[in-house]
Amino acid sequence: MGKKLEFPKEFLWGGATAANQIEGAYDIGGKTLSAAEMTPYIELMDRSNPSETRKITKEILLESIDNKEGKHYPKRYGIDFYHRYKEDIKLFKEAGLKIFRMSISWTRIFPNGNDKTPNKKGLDFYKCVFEECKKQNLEVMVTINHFDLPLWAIEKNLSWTDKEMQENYLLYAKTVIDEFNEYVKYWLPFNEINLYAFTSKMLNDGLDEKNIMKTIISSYNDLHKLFVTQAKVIEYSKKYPNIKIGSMVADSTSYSLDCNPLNVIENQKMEHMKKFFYHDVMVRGEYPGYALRLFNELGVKIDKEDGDDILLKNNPVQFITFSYYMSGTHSVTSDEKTEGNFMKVGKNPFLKATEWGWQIDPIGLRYVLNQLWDRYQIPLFVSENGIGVLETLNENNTVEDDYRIEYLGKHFEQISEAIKDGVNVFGYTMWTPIDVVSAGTSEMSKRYGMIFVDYDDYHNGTGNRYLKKSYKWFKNFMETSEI
Ligand code: BGP
Repeated sequence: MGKKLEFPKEFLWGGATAANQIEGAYDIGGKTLSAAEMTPYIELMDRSNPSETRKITKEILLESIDNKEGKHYPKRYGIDFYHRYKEDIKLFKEAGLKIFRMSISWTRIFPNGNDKTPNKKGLDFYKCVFEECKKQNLEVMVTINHFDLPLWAIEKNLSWTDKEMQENYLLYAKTVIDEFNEYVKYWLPFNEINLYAFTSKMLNDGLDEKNIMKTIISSYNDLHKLFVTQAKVIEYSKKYPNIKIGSMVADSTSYSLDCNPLNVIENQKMEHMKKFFYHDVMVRGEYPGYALRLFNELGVKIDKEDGDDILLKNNPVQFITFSYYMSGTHSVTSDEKTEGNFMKVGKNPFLKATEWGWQIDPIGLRYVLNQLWDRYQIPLFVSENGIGVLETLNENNTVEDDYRIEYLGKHFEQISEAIKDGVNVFGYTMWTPIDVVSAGTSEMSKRYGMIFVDYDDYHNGTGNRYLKKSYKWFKNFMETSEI
């Protein structure tokens, strides 16, 4: 018998996905390409060091519009959820999931990004998906935009400081809220807003920490507009009292490498600017002092319009969500780095890492849940957490993924510890219940699912679904609370 964990009965266990990583059907039902679907798969020389071998530039993206044959674009095909959603939703339900986090594809609803009216076929598709979830009694959480900007924004070099961008996004966001508020209770306007400003600008120049600080600095004005745009979505959503709008931040839990006060203060500075800054603005509705100091020192001037401050203050998010995969360290005395979720982080000698160099740290999840609850006192939700591994089906058509069982079980245990600490965390969606195309490397080989999907990096395969060992383990956990 395994260890029994304590969770509230109503705790929302679930799975998370994103349209551009699962749907495929990029040119069906009136849809056009999004930026994500233009990102080619490039074979990695060294998986644990992808940013050295794979640099996606705006030029590569634009080239891909004309180059449909020569290169491969896995996000155009996803896992064909577009045609297989009924089968997938049924499998999620049978595993015991209570909530399904998915995103809507902007270019399925507004194919050109800036159309005046929505594409009916696109709306119909999501209606069918939500109907299916309803039938299976699955709660839904929707990310309105998960890294898939319309091609129009890239071609016109738009950023969030452009009114055209803000207004077309708002039209899209309001349209889907109007259409689907009866089906969807939880909404996240932007996925990982702290990565958003620079991913949306396509400033993908290696994305290591040095560049990230530089890029983030040049993007603070973009971010400001993202915050304001999100606040406008929240304001609009008040006409539907049954729905709730939350934030989504890529967590960057980090520790000081040691107790050298210089390293401790460095870690605090990084935690401020890489994590708390975003929550502070979205929850407290104002810019924190440490950010104003940094802006001042760097000569960054936020271009605020009249009314921006009031909008932010009056429209805080109603709950916080975050993705949590790993933790890192900060120090001014050491340079040792490992790969991370979109950025390199400091190595921690006490932690093991995945094949992609992401340091596994379940206790860090309890730590961040406590940090966020202590600071904000609004409900929390873990919207992504999981482990990517190279896997193949064995002769019994399954995968004996004991490492995933261990990874998930240890993270679940730390959530239950946080709940005992008094933290209000009301749900968890694993990344992901089913294998999907990777966001960062556009490959199929990096598998996160409890369900194996028979496609390779070049979209060869049947697309058939097979249950891994973790699927049965999770189902049992739902029934017994035992890990
Ligand atoms: C998060 C993204 C997801 C997801 C995950 C894993 O940052 O929100 O879309 O893919 O990271 O990253 P990857 O797919 O690169 O392994």
